[in-house]
Amino acid sequence: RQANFKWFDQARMGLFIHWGVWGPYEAEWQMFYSRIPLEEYKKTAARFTGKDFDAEEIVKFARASGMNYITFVAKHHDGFCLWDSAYTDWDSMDYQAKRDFLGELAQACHAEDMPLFIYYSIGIDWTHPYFMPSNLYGCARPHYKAKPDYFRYAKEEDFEIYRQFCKNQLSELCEKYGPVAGFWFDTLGGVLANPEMFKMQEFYDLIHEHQPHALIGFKTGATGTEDFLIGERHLGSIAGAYPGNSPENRRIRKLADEAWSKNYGKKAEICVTSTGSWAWRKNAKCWSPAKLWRMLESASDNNANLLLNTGLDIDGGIPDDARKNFQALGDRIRKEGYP
Ligand code: FUL
Repeated sequence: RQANFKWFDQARMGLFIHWGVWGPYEAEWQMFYSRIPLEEYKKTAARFTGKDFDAEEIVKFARASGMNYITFVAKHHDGFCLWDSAYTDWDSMDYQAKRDFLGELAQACHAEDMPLFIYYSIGIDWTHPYFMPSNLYGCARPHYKAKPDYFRYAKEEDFEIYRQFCKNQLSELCEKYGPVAGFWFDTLGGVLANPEMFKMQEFYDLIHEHQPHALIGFKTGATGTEDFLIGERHLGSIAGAYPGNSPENRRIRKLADEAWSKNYGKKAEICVTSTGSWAWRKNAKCWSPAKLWRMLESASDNNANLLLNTGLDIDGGIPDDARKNFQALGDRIRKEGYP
């Protein structure tokens, strides 16, 4: 496999974009926290138009801000897909928007030679009928009082159906939107707790069959065979999220540390928010250009790329203050170079 790491080594900074049908709740985890029934949640999808989503503008914005790649949340934990997927109707083409947002962005990126990573939430899916239930992993499902009838998972083998769905979607993403810079996987807890159920390596191999150059990252490391190391806010394994002496937590801590140390020494990326929230919020304020600069400095001190996030607003527009402050960061980079 001929992975091209060089560009990524030197990329310095990328634009992370969180956006989805969760917009009116102003938080991408709200379906989980408020145990919002899917039927009700779907009403937000029915109002989701993306009327201000402009892929070309996003790519220009990224460039102007000194970003050298884009990582786009194509499917977050609610399972809603921002592309036209043949494997589900829970996507932006089959709902109100009737648009393939990832497709539009991929096209704009290709036209401008802007590398594109696809964020895919593989370790959490709250709506897939065969995703594992919560007794196996705390945030696998919102804790509904009664189990909704569309949740079909009954036995461990059923998880294969979810895995096959992911494989289909990942092949689809490789075939329809490539060449992509790579894939960015999230979230780890269930994957680490059940490595023999997820079999992540099979997904990686599948991607590389389609796109040998695609770089693969999994936040804080799942198998240790990822191409680069990702930290959230700082570099380190997530072992600390599993405290105490229970055998289960000790086992997960060990796996977390193992994956982390196997990836240690590879090119690193640190992902951060620019407001304290991944999702757009009406009252959130983008941090000052000086603070964004310090985050870039600190990533650079760690020899890591900075993946700086902005949420898009409900309609897919770039928030004004992100536009202003990211652009100011870009101006400073043009003047002084990267820190
Ligand atoms: C976390 C997610 O749960 C957040 O919503 C966000 O996507 C962040 C980058 O990763 O694991």
